[in-house]
Amino acid sequence: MAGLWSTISAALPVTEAEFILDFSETIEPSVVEVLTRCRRQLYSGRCRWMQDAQIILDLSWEKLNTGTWRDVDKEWRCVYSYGCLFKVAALCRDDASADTAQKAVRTCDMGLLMGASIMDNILQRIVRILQREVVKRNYNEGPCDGVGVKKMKMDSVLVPVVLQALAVPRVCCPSLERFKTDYLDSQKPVILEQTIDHWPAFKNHPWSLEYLQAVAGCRTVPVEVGSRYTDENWSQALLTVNEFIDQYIVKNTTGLGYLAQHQLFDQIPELRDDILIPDYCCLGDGDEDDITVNAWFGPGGTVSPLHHDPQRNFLAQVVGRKYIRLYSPKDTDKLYPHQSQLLNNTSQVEVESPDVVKFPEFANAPYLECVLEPGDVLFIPVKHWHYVRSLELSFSVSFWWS
Ligand SMILES: O=C(O)CCC(=O)C(=O)O
Repeated sequence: MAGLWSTISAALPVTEAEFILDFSETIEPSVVEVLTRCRRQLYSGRCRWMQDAQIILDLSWEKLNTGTWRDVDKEWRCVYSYGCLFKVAALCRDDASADTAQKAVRTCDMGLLMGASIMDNILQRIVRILQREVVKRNYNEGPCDGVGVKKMKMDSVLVPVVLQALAVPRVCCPSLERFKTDYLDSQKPVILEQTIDHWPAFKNHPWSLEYLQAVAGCRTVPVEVGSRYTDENWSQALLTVNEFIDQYIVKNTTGLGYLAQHQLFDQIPELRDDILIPDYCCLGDGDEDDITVNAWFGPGGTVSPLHHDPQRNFLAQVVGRKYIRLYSPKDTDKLYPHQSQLLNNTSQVEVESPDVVKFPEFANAPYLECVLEPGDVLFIPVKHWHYVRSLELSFSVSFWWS
């Protein structure tokens, strides 16, 4: 572990003077004092800073969890990241166990998820060093978490028959001009075929459970737990990718879990490098940086209830198939959106088993449907309602653009 500590400390500024802590009066002087003490201890080699790191983490955690996320001051998110950095340093300074390396990875991930980027994204650089160490150790000590992908439990699923008259049209690699006139400008959904076959996610390292475990197995990610986000028992949990695969995909005994989030590709750049922004996004007004890239990874049976989003969407299917229904915004009055402000982009109707007494108009709403296959990209125009059910183990990537 001495080797590990020297690699980690090489990522830190060389001297204490170069380790800048610069905060406005938003951060109380007593907190800045604890941060400064941690920094001094880090460079003087005295290893008592774990306690101070925990104080920083506890104080900033409280700020992060008070009020709405939007209103949390970015400086408090930076303080949280510094707390994570000091904790990682305290953990790795002289403890040689694999368990400690895994704890340090989790601490970095918490900083990446909840904190803000500090010191040229130092937590991202350190987590890569730690991840290599964890992978090396697991290789020497045998696979971690007991994840045996080959023992996967396969459930049979209901694959709907898509009537030709209701099928979303399919086109193979249309030109930018044709896509613009026929679909983008007229706000018509379409499936683009053969436009992502060149992605590394298909060619260089085809995405599979084994590949995900290799690049991200020990990383902590937020997971949605429960059948659908409109259910009362729906919640979120923080799990490693290995734990998620083991509990929700391989054993599949704990109900449904869905790794549905926009931070996955920032957290795991190896996965981000396997996908490319669709060329058609250049027809939008925004910059490439404004495109939100979401990951949707889960077992067969995950459901995203009928809802709409404020941006256009390219939903690209990489692994497995998904059944999708689309409704036009013109028919919103037949879709019974929830009344609450928070959920008014979501329909109350269970699309594949609607309550016809409670929601009589739903049956009169025209729709299009499809089974999205690996390699397909579905264009969902802005505000179009979409319902999604995975038919088997599935990994999709969506691009929200304007
Ligand atoms: O794939 C899913 O489950 C949902 C996708 C979705 O709602 C989206 O990309 O906006």
